[in-house]
Amino acid sequence: MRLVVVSNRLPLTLRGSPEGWVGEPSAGGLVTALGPVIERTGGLWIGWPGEGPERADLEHQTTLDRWERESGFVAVDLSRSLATRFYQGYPNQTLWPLFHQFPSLLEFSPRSWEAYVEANDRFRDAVVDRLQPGDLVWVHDYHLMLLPRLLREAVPDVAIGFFLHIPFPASEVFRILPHREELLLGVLGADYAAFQTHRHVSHFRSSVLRILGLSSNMDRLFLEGRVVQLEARPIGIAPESFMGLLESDRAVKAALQKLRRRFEGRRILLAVDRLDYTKGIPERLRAYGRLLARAPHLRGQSVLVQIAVPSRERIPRYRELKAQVDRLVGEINGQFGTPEWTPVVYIRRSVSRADLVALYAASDLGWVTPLRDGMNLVAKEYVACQKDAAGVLVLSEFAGAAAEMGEAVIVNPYDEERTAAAIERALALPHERRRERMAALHRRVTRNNAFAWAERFTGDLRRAARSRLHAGSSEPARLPLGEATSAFRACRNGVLLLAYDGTLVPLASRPSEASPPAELVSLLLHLGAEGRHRVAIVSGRSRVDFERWFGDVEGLWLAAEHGAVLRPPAGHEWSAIRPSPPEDWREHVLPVLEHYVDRTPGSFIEAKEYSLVWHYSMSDPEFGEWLANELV
Ligand code: ADQ
Repeated sequence: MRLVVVSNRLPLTLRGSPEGWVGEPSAGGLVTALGPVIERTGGLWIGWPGEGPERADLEHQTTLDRWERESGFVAVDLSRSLATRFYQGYPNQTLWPLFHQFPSLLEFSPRSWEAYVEANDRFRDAVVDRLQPGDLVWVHDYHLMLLPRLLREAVPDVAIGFFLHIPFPASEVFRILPHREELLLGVLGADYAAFQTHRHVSHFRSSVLRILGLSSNMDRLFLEGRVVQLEARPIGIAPESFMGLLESDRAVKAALQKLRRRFEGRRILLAVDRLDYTKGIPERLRAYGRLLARAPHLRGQSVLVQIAVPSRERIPRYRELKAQVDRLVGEINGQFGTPEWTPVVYIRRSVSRADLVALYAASDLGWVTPLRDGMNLVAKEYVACQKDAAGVLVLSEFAGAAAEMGEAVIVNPYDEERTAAAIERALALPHERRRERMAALHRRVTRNNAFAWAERFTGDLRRAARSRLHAGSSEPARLPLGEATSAFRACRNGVLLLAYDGTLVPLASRPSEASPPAELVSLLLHLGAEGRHRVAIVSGRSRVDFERWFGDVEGLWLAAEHGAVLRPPAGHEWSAIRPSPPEDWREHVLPVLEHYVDRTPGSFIEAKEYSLVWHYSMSDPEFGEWLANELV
């Protein structure tokens, strides 16, 4: 089966230069993890190739054609204006802050939503154009949350998987989002949707329940007669592409030697991030200031190397962050620095893979403390480069990686004083303890690597799609309207059994609110008077409700309380299907139900002749369902 990866960016970005159009590796975690997988398995990668030329440009087009032919990289055609409105709009100014639990940074405009929809449509077109029977389509991340549904509508049988790289927020946060329903339904177009951690899966399920009213099991839900499988599949890195360099690359060896010489006798604390407000860079700098204040022995004996690649620079919040970090670095260096010692070495650009590997290997402590992160690959890269070494990984409890990397020193980055204390203790740990912890982490990172991750994902997706094809629909198929009406017209002596709630009237939260509209009553009157068919309404409703609504309608059978009492058309006399049961059960059951009403705000009891009903559809859905199970 061929794998078709779809992500916002292609692994290469095409840039104009004096020498013409050149492809440069794209930055970011996704490419680091998936690049080697596609290289190994073949297949297509569909995405945006970077900003194109202002006017039609033959060389640009020829390069893209060659990419598709030779590497399977397929460029999605977004106009310059759409690309800008899309990328800087809804994904990065609305979804990114909200999913990382920064609702106050959320910006929304209807225009940016339109661009989001339009871009997702363009991605759909590019995929549909290239699809072959049997392809597995793997859609990535928050830029393309509408795409699974768009593809399902265009090609109903195709196998579609979706992976969210960033966190899925708590439902109370998610529900803030304009167009929240469309996003959830978009993702649920997939056969298989996976997230970085179990917590993200459970947040997703809870949003689906609260916003779409769909309940789910731990690992699946049913929608429109299909199953959607849900899973936590933490992403890994390709460790060899780091360890391999460390073992044999000349440039890495030279860089390592230089670093050791330059920082001799000092503990190196390393931080590597995109310059993003979710990564906790100011909090880290302030915590380092506190560390130097509380541990004078570390002054002159430690250095924080902070590497930050600028990103999304056209968004004002990112420019503000850059200025804030510049200022904080200046403050700490000004306060603690000496002519021989600079406490913070700040590098604000991308560094080469060789330099990065050397830094990872040379550092005594990897300081990975995002305020919120889907996974965080830097944590794993640091560990990969610490084979047989004794560095300490300090990890934020708000990074997805914390769910897997229990041997790290886990901190709350918002608590700067305690973070500083934890780092002081970590640096003082005996060498053997640090080595043991690092060895355990190293085993984990090399085992759950990018290949294992991709293999599990595609295996799960294949199974999910196969079970959809074989199981068929679990819901009865909809009656084709034309066929049903002509069969009804042709029928002489039929029986029409009609349900009430959810069939003749829409479902309502309170039973008393679902009274029939006048048109419905006159339609039933008409059917009854015609006398061609027997017409019955069969429902859990009480005979009191039926009397009130349909008491005067001639020619109808009424079956109330699920058939416990029945009124034939002639005579309007109700009769019970059985002699009435002993009544003593009521006094035992009612107090039990009342106890549940007291415990469940929004729930209430409906008392009928033959039954008592506890209604909880207006209460908190998860809590209501849990208590309903308990009650049963
Ligand atoms: P990102 O937010 O981009 O990824 P991360 O997982 O840390 O975050 O990946 C960053 C990548 O960029 C790493 O591979 C790192 O080596 C590289 N990098 C960072 N700074 C660099 C520098 N100065 N020079 C060179 N390279 C640098 C998103 C989610 C994450 C999730 C990934 C993958 O936000 O939570 O882990 O996708 O799913």
